[in-house]
Amino acid sequence: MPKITLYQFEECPFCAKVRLFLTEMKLPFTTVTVAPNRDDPQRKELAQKSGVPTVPVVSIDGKYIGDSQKIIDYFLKKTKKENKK
Ligand SMILES: N[C@@H](CCC(=O)N[C@@H](CS)C(=O)NCC(=O)O)C(=O)O
Repeated sequence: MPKITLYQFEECPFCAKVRLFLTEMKLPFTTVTVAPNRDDPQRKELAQKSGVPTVPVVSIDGKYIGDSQKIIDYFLKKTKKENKK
């Protein structure tokens, strides 16, 4: 099982969408609530690694994906591939 971390704000509809999706998919994940300030060093690092300045960002075994729909699409594609095996 990959290690999934969701970087988020508590009050963010896009983050809520990803939390709901991962929960529905029964994919275990941990959350890290980040600072609202884009100048925060952790936010800067997340933006650099994911290529997007916003949250949600997900890390999966060290790979970073930003944008809620891209995150969902990634897992849907991965699940489809695994079901084909
Ligand atoms: N299209 C993006 C939108 C994400 C977005 O707008 N996130 C807001 C929080 S709800 C954000 O990160 N705002 C803080 C900022 O822009 O610094 C997605 O679907 O993930």
